[in-house]
Amino acid sequence: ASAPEVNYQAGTSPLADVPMYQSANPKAPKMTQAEFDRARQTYFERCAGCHGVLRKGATGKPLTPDITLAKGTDYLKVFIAYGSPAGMPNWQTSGEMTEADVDLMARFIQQDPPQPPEWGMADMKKTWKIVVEPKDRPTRKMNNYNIANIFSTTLRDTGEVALIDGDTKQIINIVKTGYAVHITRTSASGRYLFVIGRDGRINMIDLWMPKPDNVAEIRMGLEARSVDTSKYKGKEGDFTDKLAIAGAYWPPQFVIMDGNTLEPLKIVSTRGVTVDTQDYHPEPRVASIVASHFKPEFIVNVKETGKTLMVDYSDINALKVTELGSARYLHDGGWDSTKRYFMVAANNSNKVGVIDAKEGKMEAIVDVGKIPHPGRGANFVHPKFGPVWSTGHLGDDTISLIGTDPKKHKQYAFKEVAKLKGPGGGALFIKSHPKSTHLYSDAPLNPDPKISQSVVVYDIKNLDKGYTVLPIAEWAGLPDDGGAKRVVQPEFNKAGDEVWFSVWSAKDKASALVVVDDKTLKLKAVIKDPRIITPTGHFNVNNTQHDVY
Ligand code: DHE
Repeated sequence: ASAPEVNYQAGTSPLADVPMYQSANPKAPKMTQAEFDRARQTYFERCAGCHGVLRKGATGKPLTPDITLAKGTDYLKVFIAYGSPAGMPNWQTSGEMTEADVDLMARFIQQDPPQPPEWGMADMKKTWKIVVEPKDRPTRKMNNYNIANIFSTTLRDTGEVALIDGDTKQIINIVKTGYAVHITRTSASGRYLFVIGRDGRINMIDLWMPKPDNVAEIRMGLEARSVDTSKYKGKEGDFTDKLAIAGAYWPPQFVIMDGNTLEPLKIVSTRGVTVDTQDYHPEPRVASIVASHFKPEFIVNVKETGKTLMVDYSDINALKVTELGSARYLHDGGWDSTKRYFMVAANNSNKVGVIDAKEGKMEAIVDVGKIPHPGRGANFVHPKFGPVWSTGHLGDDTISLIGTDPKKHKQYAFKEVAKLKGPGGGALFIKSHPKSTHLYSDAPLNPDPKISQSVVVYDIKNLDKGYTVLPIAEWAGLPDDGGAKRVVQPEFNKAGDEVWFSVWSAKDKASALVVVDDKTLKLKAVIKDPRIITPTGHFNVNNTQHDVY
């Protein structure tokens, strides 16, 4: 089996189905059109995540024809079939590709990379739809839901999100969205939800409607992962619910939109030069985006160039972008408890960048474990080190704690102050809550089902005691249908006394949500419904709106 971090990146890309121009390289081995088409499909499904769309390399090596032609078909076939200790999966010996597939891919990567189309303003406008005009929307909340405690749960493979009432655990609505929604964020007021599919489709959901549903949508790119909204209110203006922003993997760009209608206003390309070697990179993908509370700014993290862009949105016709050099392969991250420092994982550099949103500078770059993957991370007060932010890792079994209080705990600030030991690698998300004394960590990509189907909990007051295992998938009481039942993403309710988990199986297998009582660590509820298909991320409205984690 391949390492967890490889499986994580070898997911399908919507670009597999996009028409593209393919030139034949006269020096490369011959291929028929049918072979090109099949190879291209496989490349975007299995390879592009690591090697990039244009094969310039990211976490995987570059595979441009100048390199691959020199290696030749036989050499490439061995590499693809057997993999490498550096992380290349063994596609043939693992049974995931046949010998014919491997031969096809070895010939394909010697051709010029096909270039997917751009996606500019005209394309966006064509897909932009206001479902309910702002003037026709409710002027007050038209339902009895406690909207601050609604959860938005991604139903990955059906292209939907489930809106679930956190108080009653009943499904409020299943909303049609883009494919495999990656994240949900709220407007500053908490009234609207913004979700973005892997295919770049954004849906804006109005929680004031009698039955909350879509009010606007747009496709902002061909492949994407991140969306957020303007949060600043202060002397430079009130931007509550004014603007939205989304970042694309392809084309490499971000777009600023009207926060009430999703009308696209400004597109900014992220193509440019890398932070370290200062070489041009043609496809720097946009990873995490957050909105600053200190300034009218979006913080946009660009993966391949390793740059954090501080985008001042106070006048988008005179857009000011401050470029901070962090480290390559920026991915996910979250705020420290004061929301002044944004902690962003540079995953394949094994570092966490600390961005001071108040001063607009890189505060520190902290060495952590192998392939940090925080989600948004977890904040808590450590008995010795004071306020810390924490991240788990895909590539090792540790949790890194980073001090975040330069005022009262200066000697620990922005250093890795401790490592907790977890059950194994393959961790994706970690979570705590100001009202909780627990720290939860999942490990959905661990190859051992015992680990991937449970979570571990640490007692913050007694971290030396080690962890307690909660068998979440077992508690779900699902049929023994061979489903993977990966337990993914702890998320607290508004009160901070319950933790929700997804039990994620394939589309044709049973899945569920499990709710745990945070005080007793006992099972509180299981949410099962035939409509809960492939649940992955879930986002509590209050905690997402106020960045509580
Ligand atoms: Fe994610 C966050 C990208 C695989 C579920 N994921 C993010 C973010 C990025 C990202 C850039 C940060 C967004 C932000 O905060 O603005 N994710 C990618 C990938 O490129 C990758 C490795 C491969 C891919 O093909 O997508 C990938 N992610 C996954 C999964 O396999 C997961 C488990 C299920 C899925 O949908 O495919 C998954 N990613 C999530 C979730 C978050 C996320 C639930 C939000 C975490 C949070 O707490 O904010």
